[in-house]
Amino acid sequence: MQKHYRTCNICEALCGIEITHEGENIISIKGDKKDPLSRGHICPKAVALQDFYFDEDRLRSPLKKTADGFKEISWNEALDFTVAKIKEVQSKYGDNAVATFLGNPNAHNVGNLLFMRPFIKALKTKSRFSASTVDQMPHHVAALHMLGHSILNPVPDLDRTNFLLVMGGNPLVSNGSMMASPDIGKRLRSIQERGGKIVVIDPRKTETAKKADEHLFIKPESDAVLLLAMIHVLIEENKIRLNHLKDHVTGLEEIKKLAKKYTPEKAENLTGIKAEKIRSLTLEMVAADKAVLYSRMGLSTQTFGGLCIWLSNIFNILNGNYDKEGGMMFPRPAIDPISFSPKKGRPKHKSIPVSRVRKLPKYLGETPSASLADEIETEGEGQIKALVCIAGNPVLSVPNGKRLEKAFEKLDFIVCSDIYLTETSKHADIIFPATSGLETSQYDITFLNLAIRNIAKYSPALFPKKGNVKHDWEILAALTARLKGQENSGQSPEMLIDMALHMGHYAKEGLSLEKLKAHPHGIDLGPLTSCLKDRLQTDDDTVRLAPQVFLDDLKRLDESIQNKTLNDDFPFQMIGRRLLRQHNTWTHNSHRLSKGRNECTLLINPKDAERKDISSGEYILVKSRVGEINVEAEVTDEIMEGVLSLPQGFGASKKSKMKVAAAQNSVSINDLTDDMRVDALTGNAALNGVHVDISK
Ligand SMILES: Nc1nc2c(c(=O)[nH]1)N[C@H]1C(S)=C(S)[C@@H](COP(=O)(O)OP(=O)(O)OC[C@H]3O[C@@H](n4cnc5c(=O)[nH]c(N)nc54)[C@H](O)[C@@H]3O)O[C@H]1N2
Ligand SMILES: Nc1nc2c(c(=O)[nH]1)N[C@H]1C(S)=C(S)[C@@H](COP(=O)(O)OP(=O)(O)OC[C@H]3O[C@@H](n4cnc5c(=O)[nH]c(N)nc54)[C@H](O)[C@@H]3O)O[C@H]1N2
Ligand code: SF4
Ligand SMILES: [Mo]
Repeated sequence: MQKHYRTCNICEALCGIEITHEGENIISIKGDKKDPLSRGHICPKAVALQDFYFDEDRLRSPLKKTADGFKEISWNEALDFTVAKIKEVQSKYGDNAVATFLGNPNAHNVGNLLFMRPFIKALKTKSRFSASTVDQMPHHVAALHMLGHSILNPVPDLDRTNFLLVMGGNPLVSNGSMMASPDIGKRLRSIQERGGKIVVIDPRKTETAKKADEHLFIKPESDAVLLLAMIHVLIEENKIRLNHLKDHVTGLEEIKKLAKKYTPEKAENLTGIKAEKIRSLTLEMVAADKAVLYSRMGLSTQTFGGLCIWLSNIFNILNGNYDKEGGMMFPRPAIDPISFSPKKGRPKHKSIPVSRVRKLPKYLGETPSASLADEIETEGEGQIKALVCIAGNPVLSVPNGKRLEKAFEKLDFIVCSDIYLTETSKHADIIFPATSGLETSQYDITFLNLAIRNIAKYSPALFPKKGNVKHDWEILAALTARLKGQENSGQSPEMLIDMALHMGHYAKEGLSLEKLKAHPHGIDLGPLTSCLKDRLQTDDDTVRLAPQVFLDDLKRLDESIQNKTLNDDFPFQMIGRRLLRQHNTWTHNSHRLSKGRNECTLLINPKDAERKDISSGEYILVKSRVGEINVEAEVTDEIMEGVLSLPQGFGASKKSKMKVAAAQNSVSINDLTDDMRVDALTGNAALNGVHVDISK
């Protein structure tokens, strides 16, 4: 019997796990008590890692679409054919006619991260799409304009704060996002045990809200107004504290001026939160000294995502809780993604480039995924004619997925790298079967830059590749070499990890791959420290509170406040939710995770249900501008009146090779979400607050 230690790479929490096995026979998967970040915690998904390794529905050979369905082919044939098709499309229509879509698992896979950049460079396309624009782009936009670098994002110092305000996040289920904070349940309890307080602001009484000291319902998409009112209170009550950042902040006068008109009284009607409450909550956070506002998905995937994240930062800065113990802090990771790009002087763009069809902003070089269908359907120079989709399932993950699926028919060529035949990959001409989880080695470059404690950890692969599959990085390297007409570079992720560690913040202390291999539980590099002055990337070394892009966007907010009229056709607003035992669109095939009652239900407030004569268990029709679905109703006072909640990630049909235990009840939320609803400032999809109606 042997023990293997690694980091679970399914979600952002980075839990350390201990796998006891005899060869390929897994005896147990448990939390690794010696992991310095997760301290023994895991969730049910880690145990399912074995299901994904052994799953008979996994793709095990390269596939080519033929008139008689998919046919197994050799790797050389699949790679050669793909590169020939890409070159054919590019020579006919130009380099940008080939688009890429990168899905969420790329961020959790070190090989993909390290080998993606040379691949995209060799592909020479500016048509780049990813899950970022249906997720966290507003965080990057705020970081770029305020701090000078898109990926310089702060995280809440959970282990030392005395007041946590959560807006639009449900970390007890999601295990935290844009903050690697495993063992979140215990961490939240500790805040309460040391006399601190947790408040959740959410249109649904979430699992996190139930454990909090206080929950406030908020009308969807009204958070920007609430945040402005809270900033208004800080200013009105003369409570601004900049502390050590005093000489490193510009734009305060503009903020003082603009916040004047957003009184708590004005916010009351718009948000559904009493003016008095807005004042007392703000002052409680002032009094708490170590207090932090944490904003996530519910705020970044709505019509005012950019404003929400900007204002959240401003609140933390003005309340003296930025780059300070117990507030928002900046990790100092051993491999620092910021050091890979040139220092200082950003943002250098005078204006942000915009997309071809809808003129949406292209931050980080990415065209918003809500506009992928437009870019395929709209003729003219730069029209997309081929798609390279790596670890992504946009048919189920981008708004109006049905329209995108239809648009695929117009493409000359689609290639996917995936572990399953999915609602997206089933449309591909070529599918590369990739490795995942236990077959891969791991050093988490993305999320150790967002961890609430500085640590470093490397995990080797546990098992050999199963079947005729390749690592994504091998596929990317092979494609890159073919595109360039060169020999394969021969580099491995391990070589690159070691190089990056030698260039990193802890190289002087001797941190190397060899050292990490000798410490299989990971190495603790200590709690977060005040380091913003060193990490700041603006050319004048200041935090910019009032970048013009945000000031301009306030006009859009004001207009929406003035024009708030009832939408008679679609009187409800729909929001999404995550489930503890599922991860986005791809974990449903694990019986362990999918057994039990149907969780793909639409939550409805009892008053709305009565009005519509709907009861729990009934299947009802939900309609939006773009589509309709039938779904089981669940009547509960845990959802605000006028709001409905449907889980994201479902919708795989039996036609895909996945058996999908939950398939018969499975509907895709993105058959209802509207691709025309985006945050105009950042281009991020507005997945929450979608206008819908329901009927029996
Ligand atoms: N309405 C609504 N829509 C949403 C959301 C929401 O809350 N509401 N959430 C959004 C968010 S936050 C995200 S991140 C996106 C996610 O959107 P996507 O990234 O498109 O979807 P995922 O389900 O994460 O997985 C993508 C694919 O990767 C495959 N895969 C898994 N592991 C690997 C691997 O190691 N290699 C390869 N090659 N493939 C692999 C899976 O089988 C799956 O098909 O969805 C977004 N869409
Ligand atoms: N179990 C599980 N864990 C996951 C995932 C998963 O699919 N399953 N996905 C992973 C991924 S890719 C991500 S990005 C993270 C996301 O992690 P979180 O950001 O925690 O995501 P959600 O659980 O979707 O929480 C969003 C919350 O916003 C609320 N909300 C919706 N609209 C509004 C609004 O207008 N205002 C306010 N204030 N709140 C609103 C919703 O009710 C919901 O509670 O989770 C990750 N972890
Ligand atoms: S919380 Fe995330 S990282 Fe931890 S075990 Fe679950 S899926 Fe894996
Ligand atoms: Mo995400």
